[in-house]
Amino acid sequence: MPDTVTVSNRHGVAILTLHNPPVNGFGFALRTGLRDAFDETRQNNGIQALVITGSGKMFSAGADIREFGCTPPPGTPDLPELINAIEASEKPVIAAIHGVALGGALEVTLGCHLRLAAPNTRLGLPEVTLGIVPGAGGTQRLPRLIGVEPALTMIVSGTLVSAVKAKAIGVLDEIVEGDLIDAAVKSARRYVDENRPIRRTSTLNDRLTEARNKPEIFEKYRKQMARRSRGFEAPYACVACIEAAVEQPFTAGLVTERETFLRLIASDQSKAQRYAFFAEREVAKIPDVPRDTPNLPIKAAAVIGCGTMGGGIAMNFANAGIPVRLFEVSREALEEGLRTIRKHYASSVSKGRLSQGKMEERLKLISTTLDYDDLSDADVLIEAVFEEIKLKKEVFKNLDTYCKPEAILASNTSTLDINDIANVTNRPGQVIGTHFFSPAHVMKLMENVRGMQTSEQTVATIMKLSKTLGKIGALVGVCDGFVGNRMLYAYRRQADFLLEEGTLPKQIDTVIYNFGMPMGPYAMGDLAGLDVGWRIRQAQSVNRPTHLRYSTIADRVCELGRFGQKTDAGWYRYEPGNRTPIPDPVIERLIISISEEHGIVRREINDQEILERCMYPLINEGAKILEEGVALRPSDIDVIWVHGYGFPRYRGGPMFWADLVGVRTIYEVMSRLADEHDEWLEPAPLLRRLAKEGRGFADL
Ligand code: ZOZ
Ligand code: ZOZ
Ligand code: NAD
Repeated sequence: MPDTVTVSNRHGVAILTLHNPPVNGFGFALRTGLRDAFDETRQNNGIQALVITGSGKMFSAGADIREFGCTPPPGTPDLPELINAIEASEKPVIAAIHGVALGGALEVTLGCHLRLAAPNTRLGLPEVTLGIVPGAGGTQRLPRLIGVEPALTMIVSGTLVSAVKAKAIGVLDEIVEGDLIDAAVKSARRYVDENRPIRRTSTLNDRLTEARNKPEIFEKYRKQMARRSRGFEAPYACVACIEAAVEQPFTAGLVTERETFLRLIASDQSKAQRYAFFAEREVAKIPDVPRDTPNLPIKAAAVIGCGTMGGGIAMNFANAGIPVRLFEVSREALEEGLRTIRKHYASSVSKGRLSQGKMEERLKLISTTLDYDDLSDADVLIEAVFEEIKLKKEVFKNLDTYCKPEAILASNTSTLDINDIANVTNRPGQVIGTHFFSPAHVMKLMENVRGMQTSEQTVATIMKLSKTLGKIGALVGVCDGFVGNRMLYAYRRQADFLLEEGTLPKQIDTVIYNFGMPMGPYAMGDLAGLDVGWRIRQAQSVNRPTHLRYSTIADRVCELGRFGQKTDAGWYRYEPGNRTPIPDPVIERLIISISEEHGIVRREINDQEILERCMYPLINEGAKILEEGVALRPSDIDVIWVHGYGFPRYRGGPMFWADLVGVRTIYEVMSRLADEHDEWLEPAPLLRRLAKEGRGFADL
């Protein structure tokens, strides 16, 4: 077994250093290494105290997530028993933390008797984001150390706290400005030399008494978290474990925590969330564009068109500290765009998510122009004008003329061919799609679209830019609608037919919301703007095959001048300044009249049919996309849906969910739907093959 823990001796203090690159994950080897080193030093009479520290960039990222759910399960020691042994030690054990201490690693430090950290350290229990509870005593020790409410906040949110915050709430005993190990050794010596009593976290009960026999504290917290935790099991399980810490003795609380951990680790939700964790890292890996591919530094940006998307895109640059210039066709359009940007920032300030000072700083980074000449200093330009190929080509010709030769020209197009756009420039290698999602300053995804000629350097630069902007970049190929919108189209198409056959937008939206999406297709259409899709359909109408069913409902809504939230009316109506969709009898009458025009006898449609007819065609389209190589992997599609459209993370994404439902089931339903409805629903060859072979998307 490699040497996962090295031991050195300074003045009778043993320094146990964890070595398990890249993140010192507490897998079997590291646990065994720590147990052996700990036993050896504990029994060594020349050692009076221990310091545990990490090598490399961090103390440790916690348990090795890849070991979860392994069969056979990795052997002992498990983390809880190791931590119990550390805490029980008669020799003081000091944690010297740098980088991060997360999950099981923070739990190890909670078992230590003193915690020192370097100034830039971050600490957290992110288990909840993996669909589990901290399983190595975290839910029992943290509330004893810092009190119930701060522990609820840290454990249920899973967010990391800075060293300063951690010191303020009592997780850390000291922040060390100088040499961390020196300071830890000195503290250890003081502990021993002054014969201080050992402080074991599990024995601290003072902070719990204030919450004892007060179930209302937990009830109130459950209510507060309801919106953000909708559909997730783990946050509620975290609350229950902390409640157990208050109501049960420590050892009984540990048993409750362990049972909860074991139940959740086997759940589909946790499997989905662990899968999502790795999918988010996998998506950054592009086989033919290695990590060390040189990329262009982005010091200044420009955004062309400051409508719904352009304004949000510009905010992303300002938020990342990159100056950005907005280009528009008129002074009025610029002013309107800036007004919206200010409104978004002001809303964050009013919610306490941003300070007034930061807002001013960010606004200062945004400048405006009506003149192409002013775009010559931008390293990257993102076009976000109307979705019309003729207009986009004209804009790109201008950009090619006025921008500096090395600048990257990107398009935020939702559906159009990046190759067509690239071909009007003299720098097709520097043209790429950067497809942001609405609201562009909120949604985490950038679907980066690689054209036939897009260079590796351009791809590398834009993937890095995605990270700089705090986004997740997913690289896809060119096709109509790329990955996200092509699948969205398949889903929306069926939803419109369901309207013709007997449902209303509210029923469909409710089914999809209850499935876990943040909004159903109609509320989402209103958010994005219905005119975008309308422009696309108008352009496509010449080539539309006449033998295929086509619903005119969406066009008819647009013909009424109803473009969604931006016009206070779309599929729903909106009170000015309020984003709550209100069902509108105008739309209901329109839908019913369209059914009549087509001679369709409206029928009751149940929720299961709605779910299947919306979601299965979406997955079917995903299968076609995979087969065509437009997406690199099924997990990239899942990342796109989780971060672009808010697909519930606890279902992993549509392709992961498809495996849970069973590819065979989806295949059979699609085959039936294709018979009942139209050839659009014909199962994709890949779906058929996987179903026949009894395999899933994860096997690809
Ligand atoms: O990687 C970032 C991070 O946040 N990691 C995850 C931290 C986390 O969630 N920790 C909690 C784990 S669960 C836990 O700890 C519960 C527990 O003990 C319960 C035990 C109970 C047992 C009961 C038994 C009955 C981090 C911030 C650390 C670093 O970010 P970077 O951006 O620098 O690097 P990444 O994210 O690209 O990561 C580098 C490579 O490391 C892999 N990795 C990261 N954390 C891991 C991990 N692999 C396994 N386990 C982890 N905890 C990551 O996938 C990536 O790998 P490659 O192959 O893509 O390079
Ligand atoms: O409800 C949340 C959500 O995620 N909804 C789904 C959004 C979605 O699906 N986006 C994708 C749209 S499709 C797309 O973008 C691709 C495309 O190319 C479309 C073109 C058509 C092509 C057709 C081809 C077939 C959402 C995040 C919106 C709101 O979350 P919450 O419910 O948790 O609400 P809040 O109130 O806490 O909001 C969080 C932050 O979001 C801001 N916000 C909400 N609605 C907004 C908005 N900002 C601008 N416009 C809106 N309509 C809100 O202000 C808050 O921001 P901060 O800064 O205060 O935190
Ligand atoms: P929008 O109508 O809200 O804004 C378009 C803006 O472009 C307008 O302000 C208009 O004045 C400006 N404009 C038009 N011609 C211009 C020109 N020649 N030079 C500079 N500015 C010009 O549209 P939007 O919803 O922001 O969509 C913009 C692009 O983003 C489209 O390609 C769309 O497909 C894409 N997109 C939209 C969404 C969405 O949800 N709305 C999501 C992703 C991508």
